[in-house]
Amino acid sequence: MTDGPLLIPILGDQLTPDIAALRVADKDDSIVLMMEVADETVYVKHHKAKIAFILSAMRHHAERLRALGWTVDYVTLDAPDNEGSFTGEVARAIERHAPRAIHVTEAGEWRVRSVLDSWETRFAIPVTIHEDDRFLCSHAEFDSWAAARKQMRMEFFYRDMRRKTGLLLTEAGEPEGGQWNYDADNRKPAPDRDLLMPHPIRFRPDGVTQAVLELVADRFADHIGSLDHFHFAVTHEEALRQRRRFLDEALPRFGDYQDAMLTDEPFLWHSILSPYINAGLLDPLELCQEVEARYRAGKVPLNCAEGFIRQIIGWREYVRGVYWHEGPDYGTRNALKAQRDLPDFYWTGETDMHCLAQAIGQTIDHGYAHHIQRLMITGNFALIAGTDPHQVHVWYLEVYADAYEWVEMPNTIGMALFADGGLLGSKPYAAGGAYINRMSNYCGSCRYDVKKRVGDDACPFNALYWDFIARNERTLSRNPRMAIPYRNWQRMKPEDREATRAQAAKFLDHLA
Ligand code: FAD
Ligand code: DLZ
Ligand code: SF4
Repeated sequence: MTDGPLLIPILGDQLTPDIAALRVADKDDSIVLMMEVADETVYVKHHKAKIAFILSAMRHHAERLRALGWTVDYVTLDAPDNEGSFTGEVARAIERHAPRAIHVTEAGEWRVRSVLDSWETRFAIPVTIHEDDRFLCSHAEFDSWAAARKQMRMEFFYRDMRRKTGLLLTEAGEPEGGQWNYDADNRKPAPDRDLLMPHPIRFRPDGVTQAVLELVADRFADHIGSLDHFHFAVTHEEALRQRRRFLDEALPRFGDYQDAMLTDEPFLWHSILSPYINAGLLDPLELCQEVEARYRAGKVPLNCAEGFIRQIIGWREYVRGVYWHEGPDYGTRNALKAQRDLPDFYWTGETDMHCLAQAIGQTIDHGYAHHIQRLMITGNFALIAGTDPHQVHVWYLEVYADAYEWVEMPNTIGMALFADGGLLGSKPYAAGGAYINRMSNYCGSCRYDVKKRVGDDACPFNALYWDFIARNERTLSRNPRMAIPYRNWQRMKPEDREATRAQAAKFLDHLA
């Protein structure tokens, strides 16, 4: 063993100054290594704005660490000898610094975990992989929670996380307001015009971000997405400003309009904080505690505070638990044996279906769509059209600025596509046009008629929905939560069923 420094690699989603690997280290005896590497930018073809956000946030984080007294060795993507991989760059750093050991925080994806696991043998120096304790629930805790029950339902996991954090509990340990979950209050359609509708801050790119935008435009021209609307915060301070904007202006109505969708309004009352939370620029628990404080101060209704906190300590922690619990093959599941290719319009937004054109168009422009657009527009269409889950997973991983496998994969494979056969959700989130019409104003501007099931101008979601029900009868009809759709399908006149399936087949042929 040499008496060199510790080498501490920090990955692109570890932009937290007190991340586990840094907490064990001494600033005077450590080299922090940050690496922009080709492998990470092209293992899927990420949206241009996603790459720009991560690289700019990494460069700013390096400055933050330096200001805190760390020595940071930063390798840019266009550095002449860049090896293009984490392992290649760690090898070069070992030559430069002759470290006595490596300390690193665990990776957020199976793919990168196996890379980190290979280092000790490969480099013949001690490698310590620290647990990422920025999450509330450790892998061991999730595994023992899952082992103790037949079904891993989010709602029960969430209640345990409420008890663990004490968030929104009374002094007696009961849920605030008497209920754990106020989701039933959170399904209001939004008013078409609301002059008080909040908008996220559009951060002006500084010199560092400008340089990254030029690099990305040049090097990733064939990746999806536009850089023209680049608006992301790239520092902790900027992320805090967006956090404040959300808390002050959007949170008080977040719950009410959580599921709503409006033409040309990509953001509504959502927080637009997921890229910052997932990259490490914001602390999720601190954010939830601030949301609770606003509720207790009477500034925010309970349904909004609870709805928001549930997304973070419930869904976010739960999907991470499922990802690691289920193992690397979770992404290959295809319980409904769906084989269709993802339609080309997912890459262009060019379709007459206005809801899809809107959700995909804003994704191309901003690298953002809110949850109901991801679940009930692009996800629902992919589900009812019978699209290959792996292709859909890759699309979601590429196009959203907040996408890392641990969070994207269970949401896509489990929640949106039911490809895990009901591990994550008790029934498929399949819906026809009526749901979209209820929750949005999209249908009013569409060339299709949302009320029709057959005919040239019939809304494609309607026939596809029933076709999905019919196609998957053997797998789904015994699910008690699917009893009503199957009863309604059976009640339909045989000639109507036939016409509906013929309409779906014609549409799908045309799509292919
Ligand atoms: P808000 O609506 O303001 O919600 C607040 C926060 O709650 C989010 O910032 C996020 O941290 C968390 N959250 C909400 N829902 C979920 C959820 N289902 N799973 C995990 N966290 C959640 N989220 C990602 O962060 N990365 C992804 O790659 C991702 N892929 C998705 C794919 C599909 C098919 C679906 C249906 C959902 C996906 N989500 C993903 C969850 C959710 O859509 C986004 O977290 C949310 O839209 C981010 O926007 P926001 O910050 O404005 O969220
Ligand atoms: C997503 C991403 C991209 C596009 N580029 C980099 C990079 O150049 N360097 C880096 O350290 N991280 C990057 N990331 C984020 C990583 O993919 C992420 O940290 C791993 O998936 C670990 O889970
Ligand atoms: Fe979408 Fe159908 Fe409504 Fe058009 S009519 S916006 S395709 S749901």
